[in-house]
Amino acid sequence: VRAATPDDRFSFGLWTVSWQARDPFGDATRPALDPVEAIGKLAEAGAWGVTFHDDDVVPFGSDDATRDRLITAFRDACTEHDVTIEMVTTNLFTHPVFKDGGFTSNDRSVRRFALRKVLRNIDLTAELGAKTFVMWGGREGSEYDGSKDVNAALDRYAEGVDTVAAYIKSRGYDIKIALEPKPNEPRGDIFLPTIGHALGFIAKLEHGDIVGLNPEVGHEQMAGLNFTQGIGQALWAGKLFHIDLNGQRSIKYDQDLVFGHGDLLSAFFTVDLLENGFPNGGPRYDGPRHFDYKPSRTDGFDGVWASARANIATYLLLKERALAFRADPEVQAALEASGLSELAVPTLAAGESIEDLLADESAFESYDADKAAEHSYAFVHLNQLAVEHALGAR
Ligand code: 3MF
Ligand code: MG
Ligand code: MG
Ligand code: MG
Repeated sequence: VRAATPDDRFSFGLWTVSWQARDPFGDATRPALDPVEAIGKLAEAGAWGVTFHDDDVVPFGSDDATRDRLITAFRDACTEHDVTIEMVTTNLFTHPVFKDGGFTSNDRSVRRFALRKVLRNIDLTAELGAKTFVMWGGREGSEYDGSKDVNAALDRYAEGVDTVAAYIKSRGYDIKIALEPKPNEPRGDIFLPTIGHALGFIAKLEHGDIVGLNPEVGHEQMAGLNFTQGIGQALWAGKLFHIDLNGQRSIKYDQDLVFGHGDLLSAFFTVDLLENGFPNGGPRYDGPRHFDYKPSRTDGFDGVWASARANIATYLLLKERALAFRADPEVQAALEASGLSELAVPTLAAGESIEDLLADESAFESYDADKAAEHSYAFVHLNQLAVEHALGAR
């Protein structure tokens, strides 16, 4: 597989390679990684960009002088290695103060503290020139239905996001907010559990025009949902602002595997959508190819850097396969035979009124539904072509 170039715009969360592999049952298996060292190694692996939580670079509670020093060192490392800080996010989940949430905690003082932490981070985002601000509300949720007033919680959530969006506008910052849905973990049930829930939420916001999504492969798959279809709807809604690529094997705890190490065929179609767009054209994703995964707990630093490279290599291989898939005349014929282009034809003819449709007996009264039911869509052949392309057999 070829080497990554800056045009590929591969980026990584700083917290991915820096994860020390603490889990609910076991201690860290790797020592802490200095953020400045991580930047150099990520650049070596082919990263164009990096993203971080405030606390990844500046430990929670640091004084202002320490904060300035650490941010400067981090920023200098990025400049030195030509790594773009493309997205910034806020940690509203690690410190115990956020145990019942940030924007939706039942404790109002916690909500005000969370808002201040986020607003401070928005200023940092602007200062560093990042264009996307992600909000993953991992602690916004509950374990017990009786412990939350969902109506009030969503009001507070909307109030929080709208306050941040209004602040971005009032300061004239060139930043967009991307909400990251997740169904559960660490909370029993998290608010905005899926792409669809988050889209519905954004539609109710006052400043929803600058609020979109940062969907994560594994998060949708933890809910048993189809990630490619989910980002398809986000694109359709004009809301796919950013993406978290990784791998997950079915409905279980959040695995954060390397991209493609979960459902490989789903990853193929995700790359196909990101690189080729919809079969009949439509909105395209033009943001970074961002990886949010965890290097396996079993591995040492050799495995950390191997996994960073694996994300990139898998993406590039799938991209090569997806381009070949769409370019193959046999695939184009199969798409045609399966009616893909017919789906792009409006169901009502140009200028046709509802009355015209009601008057069209061929559409209903004399329509032979049994005959139409004989239509073979030949989807299996089409999918086998995809499998063979994905396997590099064509
Ligand atoms: C948790 C996540 C988060 C978010 C991150 C960025 C720690 O499952 O995916 O990673 O992606 O907070 O906003
Ligand atoms: Mg995640
Ligand atoms: Mg995950
Ligand atoms: Mg994520």
